Amino acid sequence: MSEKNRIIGVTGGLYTVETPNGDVPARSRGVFRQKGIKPVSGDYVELLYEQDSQAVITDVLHRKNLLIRPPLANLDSVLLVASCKEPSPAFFVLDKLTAIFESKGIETVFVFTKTDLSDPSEYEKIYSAAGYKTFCVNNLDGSGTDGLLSYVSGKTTALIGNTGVGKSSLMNRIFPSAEHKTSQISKKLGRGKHTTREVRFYRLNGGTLIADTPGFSTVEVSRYGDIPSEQLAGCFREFSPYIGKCRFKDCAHIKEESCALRQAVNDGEIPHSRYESYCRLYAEAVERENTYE
Ligand SMILES: Nc1nc2c(ncn2[C@@H]2O[C@H](COP(=O)(O)OP(=O)(O)OP(=O)(O)O)[C@@H](O)[C@H]2O)c(=O)[nH]1
Ligand SMILES: [Mg+2]
Ligand SMILES: [Zn+2]
Repeated sequence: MSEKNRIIGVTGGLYTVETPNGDVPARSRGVFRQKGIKPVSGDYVELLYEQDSQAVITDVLHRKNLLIRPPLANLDSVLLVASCKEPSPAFFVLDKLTAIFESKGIETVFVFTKTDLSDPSEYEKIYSAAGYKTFCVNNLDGSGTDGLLSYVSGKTTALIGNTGVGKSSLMNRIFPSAEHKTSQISKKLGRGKHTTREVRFYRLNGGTLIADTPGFSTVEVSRYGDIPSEQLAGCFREFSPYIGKCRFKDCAHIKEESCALRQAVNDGEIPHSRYESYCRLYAEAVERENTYE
């Protein structure tokens, strides 16, 4: 088994698989469905060629990570996109997704768009202090995009974020050469002119793959994945200097006395928005765990 065939897109159950001999259309084996396996874009797969030049996916190789929504496998990094205004950043959504990517070992990079409409410094400060690389861009003139291209170079990356934040605009801005088939398809179907419907990788030089993905509304984010309560604090990077310094060894950092993390929040060392997201995710996790026990 080798990582030579990779799914780069899927439309209506038909996969496009990149192979050493070019792109091959492929269908997935029915038996996968019984086993609960669904090949997704980014998967490395084994193929069986049939007479009519179509191929069948016979196996999905081990995944280093998997996102259920958007369905993508083997990502090196996510460009988490949020606009400074119209819509304003939804902190809970950003913090939840960041924690999920953290738990899956996917590097998050923040991209704040629409800097022409509002000052990004407040948001930039929170996430760069937390230890994330951040970019602040204006997609109308391309300012702030320096460095993005070299960052994604050679990696498998996805643009993820709420609807209307400017993911496709950013894609067009930094990769004007990428063939944007999805927008042509959606125009033909008479759907919304801009809204992205499909998850698909675009190929750039040097093995670079980048996926534009459909945006989601803030309420939908509940379906993006769950982190067990005891792992949650470890998914907030800037909490790490305080973990293990609380009075109680099993401190959940919610109501406990002499909690080093809460002290850091009170001292202004950890932003309130990040801590509030942690508390909300913790409460959700505990409720879920109590329900399933
Ligand atoms: N002023 C301003 N408008 C922007 C900027 N980036 C994108 N827009 C506008 O925001 C709207 C949404 O942009 P899209 O790129 O379609 O957003 P998207 O994230 O791909 O949205 P979905 O595909 O629905 O998830 C469009 O009208 C863009 O022209 C920016 O930097 N500044
Ligand atoms: Mg889009
Ligand atoms: Zn604590």
